[in-house]
Amino acid sequence: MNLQNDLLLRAARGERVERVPVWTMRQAGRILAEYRAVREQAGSFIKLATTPELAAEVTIQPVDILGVDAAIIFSDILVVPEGMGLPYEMVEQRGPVFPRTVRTLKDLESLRIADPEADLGYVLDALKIVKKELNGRVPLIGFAGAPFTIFCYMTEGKGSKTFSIAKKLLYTDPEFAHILLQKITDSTIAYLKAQVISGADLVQIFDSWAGILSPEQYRVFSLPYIKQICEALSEHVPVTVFAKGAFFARKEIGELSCAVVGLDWNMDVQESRALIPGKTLQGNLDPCALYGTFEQIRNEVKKMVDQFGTQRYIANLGHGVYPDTPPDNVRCFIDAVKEFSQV
Ligand code: 1CP
Repeated sequence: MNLQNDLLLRAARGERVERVPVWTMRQAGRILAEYRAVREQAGSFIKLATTPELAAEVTIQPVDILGVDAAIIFSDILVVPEGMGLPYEMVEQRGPVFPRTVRTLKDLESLRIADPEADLGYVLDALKIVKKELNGRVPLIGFAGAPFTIFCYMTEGKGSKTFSIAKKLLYTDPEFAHILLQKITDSTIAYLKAQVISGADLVQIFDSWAGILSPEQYRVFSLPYIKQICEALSEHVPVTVFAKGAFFARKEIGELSCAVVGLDWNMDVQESRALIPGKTLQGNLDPCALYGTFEQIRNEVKKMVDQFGTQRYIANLGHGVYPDTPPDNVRCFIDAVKEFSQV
């Protein structure tokens, strides 16, 4: 199907655009009253995420309400462990928890490589519905967590500031770590390929916990697995790698077969352009900038667009939009990008 607005895909491929495409990480959910209404109707996050019609509805909301140039499928990175046989629970006000974790070889053996159709069919069904309902208005982004970030949750069992249980395993049992990382990678490749078949026009890999690793550990425990995913997917769709906090690995990430590299707000734009030549960059406004006045937000956007330029650039925040951000401020951010980036 021909897209009416393909700015995101053209920017990702490095083709000429007449203005910069814009969307925000974590745009589906969190900030919109309309999202909270559907979530209430569903009863729980997991029910919402596993009911394709409802997941599709909240995926499209930000396109209608905020005017973003892409939809991102409403799901979570933790559906992959679930698909591998490690279910999670979503605890109100606290976040995800895994009642069982993976710490031993025996735990490892009980995990399967996720079968996308059998184990994650509800996400694929949601993608198909979104694709149909969007009717070519904007591209649809699929996503998954990077293997290292998923490893963190599967071994630690919950969120953490340090992920010290997960990181301990890298020191005490690297062999175990690599077996688990490879199982996650195999599951993720199959899952992302199925997302593409179901309608995803681009896929993003979230390495949300990249920044807790040393540069050397990042090269051993994260990059090689992201590399496999990029190589398996990039012949089908553009791939975006967003490794939060991995300023030290920008050059190596830029050498992967991804089309787009996501930046957080700690990463200097000019320095990043120099380290990652010839690739499209995405980011990188501090989500807290959206707590400012409209005037402040517009000034920050102007500075950001001036620094990145209008080509090979996808405007976004440097991480997910925070839940207490007023939707009007997010709209101000989006409108400002559209206004200041006309070629
Ligand atoms: O917000 C959206 O755009 C909807 C889709 C989406 C995405 C892209 C959700 C729904 N989760 C994610 C990705 C995700 N999930 C990441 C990577 C992006 C990032 O770094 O923000 C991570 C690390 C998670 C794990 C996760 N899921 C957390 C963080 C836990 C921690 O403290 O370490 C939390 C709180 C969740 C729950 C969750 N996921 C999504 C929603 C809407 C929620 C809130 C649950 C609810 O509504 O009760």
